[in-house]
Amino acid sequence: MDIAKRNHLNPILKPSDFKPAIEDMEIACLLNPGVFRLKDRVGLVIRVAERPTQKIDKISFPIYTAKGFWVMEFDKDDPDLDMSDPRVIMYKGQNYLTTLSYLRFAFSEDGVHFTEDENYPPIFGSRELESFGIEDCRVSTLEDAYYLTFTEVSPVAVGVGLMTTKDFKYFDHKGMIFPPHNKDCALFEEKIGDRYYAFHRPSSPELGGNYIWLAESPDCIHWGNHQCVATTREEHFDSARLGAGAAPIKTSEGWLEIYHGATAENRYCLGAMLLDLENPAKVLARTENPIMEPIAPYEQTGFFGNVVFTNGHLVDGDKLTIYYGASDEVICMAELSISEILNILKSNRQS
Ligand code: MAN
Repeated sequence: MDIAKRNHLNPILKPSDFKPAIEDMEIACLLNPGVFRLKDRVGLVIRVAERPTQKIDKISFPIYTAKGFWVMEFDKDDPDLDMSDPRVIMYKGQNYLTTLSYLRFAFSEDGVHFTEDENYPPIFGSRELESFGIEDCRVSTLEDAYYLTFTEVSPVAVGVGLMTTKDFKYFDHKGMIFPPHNKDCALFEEKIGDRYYAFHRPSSPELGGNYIWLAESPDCIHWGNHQCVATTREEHFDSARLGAGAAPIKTSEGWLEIYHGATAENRYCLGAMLLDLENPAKVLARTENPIMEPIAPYEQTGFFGNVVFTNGHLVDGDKLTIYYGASDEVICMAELSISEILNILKSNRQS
């Protein structure tokens, strides 16, 4: 059952609200923002995806090199070209991305109307492991700093990068903390005992699958004691893959995690899980059905339709405001009640 109350201003941000940051490019998509509070404002760290203005008979896409941006181009009628997925170009055994993603900041006083602030410039991929871009940034607010985890994409890998900041102006880059193939990393916002905890999503193509794992660390950089906490479920909304959303929410019942699940047809919905407060490897409950599905027109049609995907939210008492990417093209927001989610989870408790 879909229990998300969409904001009547949805989509709150769309590609035409921003100017491309890269010369001669257009913004194709805004996606999946991380969310944080900075002083009195709400901040979004938005994944922006750009590409060259497309010519009719060619497909062109940007990559980073040591010398700056470089545009690659293929003839659309080239028999070696596979463009069946709007996100990916497959050519002679090599995968490329149709767009290049980077991170851009927007701020708001009321949590609904967001604008850019020139004091907070975009962050582009800057390392060889980021030559196809950086994506889906989650922000966890810990005692000493904001911790930003994001996907680093390059021809050799998809892995999880970490940077920390206190002011969103100076960033301390910590490098790749979860090696390939891995994404969807959400750091817990407090330690349990003396350990940091994180959800992450390794992919195992032959044995296993695209499942949510939990790991612990003494310093937030070196991770161990990996445990698989949630696998795909046949004939469910999360039958093909699933991954954590934003940092789990601490409730009296346990850690509440909103996650995304997708089917083989790439329909992305949101579900919820409840995990033991002291031992978050123990899943207490998981929703049988999605709590949010792509049902609004802007969630069904766009760059990549039938997608609701969240990795950022605000908690205010019982009110959970999620910011989410719809159809991989626009940014939207919706409100949910934490107690309502916990009630649904009560009827889905695992013995
Ligand atoms: C992947 C990621 C997300 C994206 C979904 C749907 O999980 O690239 O950023 O929203 O696919 O395309």
